Amino acid sequence: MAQKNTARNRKERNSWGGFSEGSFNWTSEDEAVQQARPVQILVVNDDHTFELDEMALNKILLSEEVRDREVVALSVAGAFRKGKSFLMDFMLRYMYSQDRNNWLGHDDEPLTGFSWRGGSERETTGIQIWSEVFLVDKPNAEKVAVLLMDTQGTFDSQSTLRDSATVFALSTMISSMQVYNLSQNIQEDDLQHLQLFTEYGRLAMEETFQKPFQSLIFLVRDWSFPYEFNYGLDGGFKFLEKRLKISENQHEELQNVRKHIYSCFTNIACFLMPHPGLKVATNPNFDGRLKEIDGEFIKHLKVLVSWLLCPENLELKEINENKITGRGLVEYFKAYIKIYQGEELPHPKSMLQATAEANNLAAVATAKDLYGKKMEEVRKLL
Ligand SMILES: Nc1nc2c(ncn2[C@@H]2O[C@H](COP(=O)(O)OP(=O)(O)OP(=O)(O)O)[C@@H](O)[C@H]2O)c(=O)[nH]1
Ligand SMILES: [Mg+2]
Repeated sequence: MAQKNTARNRKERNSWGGFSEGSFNWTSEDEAVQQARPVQILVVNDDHTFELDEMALNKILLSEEVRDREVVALSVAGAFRKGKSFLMDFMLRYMYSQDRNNWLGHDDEPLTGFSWRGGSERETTGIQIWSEVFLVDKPNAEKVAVLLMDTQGTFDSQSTLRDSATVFALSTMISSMQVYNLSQNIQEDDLQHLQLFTEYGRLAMEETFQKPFQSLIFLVRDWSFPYEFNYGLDGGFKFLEKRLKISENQHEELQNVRKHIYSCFTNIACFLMPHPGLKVATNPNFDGRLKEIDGEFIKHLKVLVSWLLCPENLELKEINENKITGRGLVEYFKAYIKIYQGEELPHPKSMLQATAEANNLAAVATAKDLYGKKMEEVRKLL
């Protein structure tokens, strides 16, 4: 069976307190990844109900450094077994590195962080976030808090369609940047699934007239037609333009899917990634070392991750044109999960109500906190 590559695995091999170096030369970046870990904040139970681990979420988003900061939430979602967690772990390397031009790591370094592995059975379940929220200086702005989210793949054999739709919808609602991870092409059914998963957004929109979601990045893995559209962003842009084109002689069904997608997201982009090579795809002992990954893939991985995560491109989470803080995001998580805990499909009203309630709760929490701080100052003066 293919081995798991998790932060926890590596941690258990070393000690919890200090990391034994063994034969591997740990750098400070490695250690940072070892100490932090993926935290399961959304659990999908066997009976297909959902639970939010509020304690875990609070610990991360209500920490002193994060609760009052504006947040960027990046999530990767899409079908199961398509390299989502693997990609997230390279994002972690970028975030931990001090050197924006040389962050990929050593040739011989196993890839750890969010748990990823080979094999045909699903790995990630629910929604997991990285325990460390990264503080980044955006140009001409205060430090922002960057949250990385990994999600359960859609359409695995243990999940119902509703489970998949809920995880995808929740991650889209919570994130400011949603990477839609696809394999080989953008097929019509990929667009239809996206339409289904974002349907709740469309419902909500009928009353608000605002686009409910922010950036959507179609990421096509194992792109095999660079002679038609180049790897990367430019090729992706041209390819996407072609795929999402709406024309009058198209069937209404095709037009509607495209109109829906445009109406749900404020920004839409596409990136075409080359195949990483057979070792990555088929060797059960592959543990993520760069030296076993195709050079062409690495070249574009560098471009993709630095494009997504460079400070200028980080997109702050906004709801109804308000920038959201760590504290606010907790309230939205709580409000949104409530909608999906019921038996029925959510109604647009309940979405709006939940958003408004979360808005108010976040404002109350901020006011309480400020009151506490000011009273403490007064107490010190007395
Ligand atoms: N063909 C191909 N395989 C990849 C790519 N990236 C990673 N893999 C391999 O895909 C397998 C699954 O990787 P994961 O990151 O665990 O995939 P996932 O999408 O997170 O899977 P779930 O958590 O089950 O949804 C591993 O064997 C990786 O080595 C890629 O770009 N193309
Ligand atoms: Mg995964």
